[in-house]
Amino acid sequence: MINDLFLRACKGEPVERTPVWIMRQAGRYLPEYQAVRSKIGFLTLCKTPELAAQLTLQPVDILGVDAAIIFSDILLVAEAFGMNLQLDETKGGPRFTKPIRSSSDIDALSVPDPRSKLRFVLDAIELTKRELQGRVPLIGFCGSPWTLAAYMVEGRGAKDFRRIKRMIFEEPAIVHKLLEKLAETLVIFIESQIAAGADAIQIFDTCGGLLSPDDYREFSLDYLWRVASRAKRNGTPLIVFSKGATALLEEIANIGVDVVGLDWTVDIGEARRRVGARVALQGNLDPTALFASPERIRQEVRTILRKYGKGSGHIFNLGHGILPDTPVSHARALVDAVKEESGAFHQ
Ligand code: 1CP
Repeated sequence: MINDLFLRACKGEPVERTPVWIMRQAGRYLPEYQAVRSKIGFLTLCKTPELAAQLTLQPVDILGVDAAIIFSDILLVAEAFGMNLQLDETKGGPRFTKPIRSSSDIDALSVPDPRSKLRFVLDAIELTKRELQGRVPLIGFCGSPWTLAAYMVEGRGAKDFRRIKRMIFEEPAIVHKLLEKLAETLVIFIESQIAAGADAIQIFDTCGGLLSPDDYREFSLDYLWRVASRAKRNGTPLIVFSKGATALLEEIANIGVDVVGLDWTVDIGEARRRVGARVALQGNLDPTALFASPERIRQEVRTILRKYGKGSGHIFNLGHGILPDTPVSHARALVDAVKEESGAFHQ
């Protein structure tokens, strides 16, 4: 690996500067992505390894980030369970035409073998690894059991995901049944992404923050722990990003992951004091800050670097995905600022 800063930081090993990548770095804010996407549907892009590899490499070339993340989507796992996934071109987001609404809907799901049903993701990883030629590490990913379940029950993105929230109060056993099926599949999916060449894995628990602390422990954290403890990783770093769940940061840091992703609502210095050296931290600039001037972006970068303080164990990132209208020059300003300002914290 030519640039392994990201992997070393995941392990808390010394680095010359802080590595940086951006959640959703391959996507709609890039004109180069839009050019491909204007001709080809999103799901086709995900399922065509040559195209997925090409899109994965775009932000590496354009922004100079220290890690690539495979071009895919968390919802493809639900599709592999037999759900009908469609991208609503008018409203933008992906949705399921027949969401899960009952116990029998869950029984009807066919537990997939990701090695066949999600073969295109694994092929895309293999191809991307070859094309990267060790320039930077490649991150594989999946959604958390809870976040996938929330989308499968709601059918689409939502503000409050109240259908699955009602279900955890009315019929908790059904939700557990679904979460167990998902966790089992995700273990194999993670293992097969690593076998295909992924250098690290991130679990996106985007919906973690919907839950009260006790419900979070029962419906999200326990399944994250199961996946983290069961997936055989042979030292491949595991990152968990549970958005809106920093109230339980110490508990997240205890489930056996290497890195905990932070959203922008927490002071990263305080987060570091809370978890100590148990895990590395990833984050946590507010994605909206990328609409500020490049000078202001640099100040914000300095502030986060100073708050984290000296030493390894920090991977710079946004606190959630980059927003669609973000100017590319501002994303590049972020990456440049991290590269130029962070050396001082690693002497
Ligand atoms: O119309 C288009 O061009 C599709 C836009 C798009 C893209 C580029 C979607 C639809 N997904 C993606 C790629 C994607 N999704 C990646 C690629 C790698 C990267 O560059 O980071 C990743 C990691 C995801 C993960 C993902 N998909 C999450 C978890 C992370 C997060 O941002 O919260 C979630 C919740 C999804 C679902 C999804 N897929 C797409 C959209 C618009 C959404 C959100 C739907 C919603 O909540 O309304």
